[in-house]
Amino acid sequence: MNYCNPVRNGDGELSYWDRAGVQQYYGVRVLPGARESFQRMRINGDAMDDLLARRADGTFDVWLSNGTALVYSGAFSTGYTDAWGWNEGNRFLVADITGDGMSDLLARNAFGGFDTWVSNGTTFTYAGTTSTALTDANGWNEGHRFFVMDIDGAISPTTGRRSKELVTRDGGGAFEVWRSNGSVLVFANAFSTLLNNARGWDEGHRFIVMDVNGDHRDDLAVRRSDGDLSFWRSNGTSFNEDTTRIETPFRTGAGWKFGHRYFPMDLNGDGYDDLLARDPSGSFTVWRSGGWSVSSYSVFTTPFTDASGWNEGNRFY
Ligand SMILES: [Ca+2]
Ligand SMILES: [Ca+2]
Ligand SMILES: [Ca+2]
Ligand SMILES: [Ca+2]
Repeated sequence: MNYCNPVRNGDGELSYWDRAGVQQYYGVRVLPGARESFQRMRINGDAMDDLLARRADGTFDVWLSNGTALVYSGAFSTGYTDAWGWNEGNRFLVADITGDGMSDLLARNAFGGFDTWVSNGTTFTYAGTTSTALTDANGWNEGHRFFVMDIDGAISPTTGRRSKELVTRDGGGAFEVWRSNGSVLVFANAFSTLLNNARGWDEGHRFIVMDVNGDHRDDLAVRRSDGDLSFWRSNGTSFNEDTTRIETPFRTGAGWKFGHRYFPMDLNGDGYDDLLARDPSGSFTVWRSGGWSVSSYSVFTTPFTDASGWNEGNRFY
């Protein structure tokens, strides 16, 4: 690739020039570990999901569902413009910070500040900023860094609802839990794991958030490159790895690293999240949870084959 790199340093790392050359040749590069940015939102707290759309100039348009269509319902201005780098990377998260059933918006700037924008049902209002060390310079704009999940499963005494926390993973495998105080995020606790970047945990499908044992605390299903799954179970404040590993065909070399493959959902409604896995031929295998682990239970076929384009893009909801 050095034909496009005017400064050859020979250290084996791709330089900016290399990347620009690759991008020019093959199209836009895929950010390591980047997920689809679409996150579902309930702006006005009814049971119908709504849509928030950011324009390049930082204006957000609110589109509320009336049950049959999305209806434009107003706009609000922010400084989150494309020109200032808000169009790519780990910038926006959706979480109900206030715990009132209406989704709020978190915006992480390059310097680690999380702005909270609270939904009042029709528009969003800036509510404050939480300073963190989760900066772009420290690598937080790419990879598997942020998980909005209910780690404690606690019911709020004020709202009577369960709300999600922000769980973060740094390159060294240390996790932090950030909890809402009702208006902004506040650091709660930290714990370390071996799920670090050096061992490849920042890339491809690695983590699946699902409540495997039905205690309302979201657990992490962790996929190893050899296809083994292990559950890192939430105890309310941190994750403990189950010693049992589950053998699956989900090997990195067999096409299970990228694409629309994993669908955590409670298929049989027993409160334990199951894992549905879609293979390239469109077959779904149901890995049913028995509370402690998942095991292959049944298979059904669909027309959703990779060959027909079902492995990329905005396909499944
Ligand atoms: Ca809210
Ligand atoms: Ca919670
Ligand atoms: Ca759980
Ligand atoms: Ca189930």
